[in-house]
Amino acid sequence: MRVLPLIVRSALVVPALATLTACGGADSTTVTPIVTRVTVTGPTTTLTVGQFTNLSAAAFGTSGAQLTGVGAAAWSSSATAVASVDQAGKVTGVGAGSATITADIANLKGSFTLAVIAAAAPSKDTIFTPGIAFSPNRLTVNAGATVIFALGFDGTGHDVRFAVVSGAPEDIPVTTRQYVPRVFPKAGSFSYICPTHPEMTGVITVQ
Ligand SMILES: [Cu+2]
Repeated sequence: MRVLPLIVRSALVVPALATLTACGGADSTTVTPIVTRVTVTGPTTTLTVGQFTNLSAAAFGTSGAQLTGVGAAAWSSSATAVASVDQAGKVTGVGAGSATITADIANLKGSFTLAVIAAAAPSKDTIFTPGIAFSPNRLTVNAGATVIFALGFDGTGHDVRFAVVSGAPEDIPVTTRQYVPRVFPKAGSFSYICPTHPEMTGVITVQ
């Protein structure tokens, strides 16, 4: 009666060892680069509700070099009520708040945090884009004012790049049919262009 449990245990252990050996043999013949770091990058850290941006994920190996052929990233959002993400890394603003977008490559994760702000309504400090022009292209506001860029309501996307000076707000990526707010906290002269249409220029004077 005491011997029987030992026999049963032996019978279980032997097939388990055989399985482990088979797995080890398969692993040693597969040459897969080891991912040690995943990064996620994107053109903007702020979206308005309804606006989208495309993030990129990259995998790096032990040598520090970027790896290819390690499989596509699996994308996820920490807060799908704030920002959704598809499996191509396209992120869409859903509601106001903050969301961390994560890309998983070979079980290693990289992340990117985005703020989503409510879509702004037009105000007296709104710059429209009729045709290929900013209108008005000269605007004077008080320090702390929010200027609304009403971009692409005729279907042509525009972006806004500000000259690099102290107090200039974050650039706006190519946007269609959105009101995008930008705050000007400091006095100064802030010139900008639409890089897609370099003839589109303007200046905001903050007093
Ligand atoms: Cu433009």
